[in-house]
Amino acid sequence: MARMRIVRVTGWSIHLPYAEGSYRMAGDRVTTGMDAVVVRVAADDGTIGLGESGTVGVTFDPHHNAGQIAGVAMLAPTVIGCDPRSPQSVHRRMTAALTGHAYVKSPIDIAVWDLAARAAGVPLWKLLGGDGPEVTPLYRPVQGATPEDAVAKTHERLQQGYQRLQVKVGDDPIVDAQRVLAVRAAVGSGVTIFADANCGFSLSAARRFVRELGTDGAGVFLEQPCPTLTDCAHLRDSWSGPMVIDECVTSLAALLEAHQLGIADGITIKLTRVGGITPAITIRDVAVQLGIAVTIEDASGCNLADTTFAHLNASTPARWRTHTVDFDSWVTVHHVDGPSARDGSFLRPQADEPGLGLTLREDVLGEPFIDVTA
Ligand code: 0XW
Ligand code: MG
Repeated sequence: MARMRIVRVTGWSIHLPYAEGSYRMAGDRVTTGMDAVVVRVAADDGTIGLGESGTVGVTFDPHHNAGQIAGVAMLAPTVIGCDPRSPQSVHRRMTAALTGHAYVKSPIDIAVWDLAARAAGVPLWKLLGGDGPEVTPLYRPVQGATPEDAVAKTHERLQQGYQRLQVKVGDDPIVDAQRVLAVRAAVGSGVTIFADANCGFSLSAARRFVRELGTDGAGVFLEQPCPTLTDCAHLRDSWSGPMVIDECVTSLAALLEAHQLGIADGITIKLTRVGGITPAITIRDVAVQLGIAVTIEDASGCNLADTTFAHLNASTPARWRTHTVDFDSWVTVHHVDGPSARDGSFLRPQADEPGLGLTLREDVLGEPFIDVTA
């Protein structure tokens, strides 16, 4: 088999303003856009791969856009000469060059997987072991200070075609519960609701929140109520409903701990947080073996990120596939050409196009911050 090697790595950083102006998480963490890093990896035969991953401000995960730029610039020369058809080997090379800093490895790792799939002539979902170009339901966050605001936003979300809602909580437990109950009353029992605190509740506030929801818990999935696995586990004495861990899923070890504590009914794997597709599929595959429902998404991006989620979720067995996001609808800047991953209320990967099947719009991306060649 002919040798193939990476001969060029190019990276761009781009700010993606929100179409709705702002995005708010518990604790008054307000952002007006997301920052994405886009990487293109080229092989000596001209095959390319693309990856996008980024940050949503500096108060969500412990990530910083400038740190991701510096890390990608540092790692880019280290992957020159690697065979891109073995993404795990390229990831090991990055880990040998830089301990930790998982989030800076993510866009390079995603680009290498895209390249490997293009080199194999198959869509990424197939390379990752999927049964077909299967769809993943979309959810969209619902914010609003009052129950009335939240209900108005809920109607807008349903109008926009979303059938699953992530109501933001994590501030005042009583008002938060009133908002969730108002949304539940507005949509009836047929719409899936996640109540996402984004780590915002102390243990005592989380206990008050779930008590206010009533005995049936308003039929919601509780997402990352408290900042630590220990506090989420203590909440089990007052919440027997489904719990989903997001921010704490930083590694396979964290998944195993959450499983052991009995709080991982579901997990959310964010590609930037864990370091890209290579670690994400290890965590995902173990979760599936343990019978844990999985969401694969990220903190930031546009259609390139969405398409990556579409392929990864499609390669997750349908029984354990939860839902995901379509960031391209959230933002006003779009830096790839190719079909939208969104298909109504779902994300759907392309059936036959090799890799992710997208091309970059360099006119939108502007000047790269790194461009290294062999
Ligand atoms: C809804 N999200 C995917 C957007 C932000 O990146 C955070 C995340 C969440 O689950 O809160
Ligand atoms: Mg979340």
